[in-house]
Amino acid sequence: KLSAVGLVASIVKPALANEDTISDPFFSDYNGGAKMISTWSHGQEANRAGWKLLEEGKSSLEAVEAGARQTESDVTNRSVGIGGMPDREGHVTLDACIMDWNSNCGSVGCLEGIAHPVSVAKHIMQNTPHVMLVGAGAKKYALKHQFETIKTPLPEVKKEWEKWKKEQAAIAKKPEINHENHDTIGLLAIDEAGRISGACTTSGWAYKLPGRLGDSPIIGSGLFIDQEVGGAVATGLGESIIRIAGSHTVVELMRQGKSPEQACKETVERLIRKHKDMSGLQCAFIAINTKGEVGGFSVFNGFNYALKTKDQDVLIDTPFDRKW
Ligand code: SD4
Repeated sequence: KLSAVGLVASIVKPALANEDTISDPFFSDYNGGAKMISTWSHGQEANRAGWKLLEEGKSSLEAVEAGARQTESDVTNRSVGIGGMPDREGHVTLDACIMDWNSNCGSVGCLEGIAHPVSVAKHIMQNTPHVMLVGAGAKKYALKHQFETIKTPLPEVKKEWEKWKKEQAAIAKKPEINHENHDTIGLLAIDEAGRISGACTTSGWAYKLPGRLGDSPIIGSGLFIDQEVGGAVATGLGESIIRIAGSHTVVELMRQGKSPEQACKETVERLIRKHKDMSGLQCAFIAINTKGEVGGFSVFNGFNYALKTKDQDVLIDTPFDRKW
């Protein structure tokens, strides 16, 4: 007998939530070939990790997960995974989400000590009736399912944090977000069958208040996929991206017939309209549609994304609204 909550849970559980359903027949006339795009220059390494799976005929979901895991393992990346910067109290708390062509989605927020938040997000998506687990509950879930643990912050990151603490930075100090120190990764892939998936993973704003979540784990803000239209991911100051439900906005503009680049541009323009002070406020979006067309746009110059196809492995500088 189901309790009221159990009944609701059984209703909201997506119909296609198991690993085996990834090979379910999917009908589309897409013939543009597999493609993967990821934010920032380290997106190239991530794309290559995802591409291996796309080449083997695996789904876009497997590809974006593999790409995100690659960056999560990169000890030199200060905004993602094991190398991430801590909050004000020295805890590295990680956020990630993932979404597929069936609108299945999973997310974790404020997860500490787990190597691959993106895979925990995928596990939640495929094995629970929920979308999002945060904090202690997310950690408990990851440990129960034997996800690999890590010790953070790395010693060199801890040293930087101790130095910062001594300097007593003001609580509202704005982060400087540019290509040198901002490395969150958002990934989008379309596979041979035309199925679109996306993922996003980050340690968020360095020295944030404990418990802070940015856009990256929030479906509709950091990432959104709708197989009727396409998908988008965001990078930059999460508080600003949440304010306009950024990635959802990009997808809805593509639904109205805008190209991926035009949709990203209009979303950036909306974000700018909602902020009086844009000094140092970098945000960027990248998007893909069901035809496999891609594009991006950023507030400031200096943002780029990596594109991988059968014949291409390139970094693309996006158009932008203004210069630093
Ligand atoms: C956040 N959007 O937590 C993330 C950070 C980011 O490039 O994207 N950095 O606000």
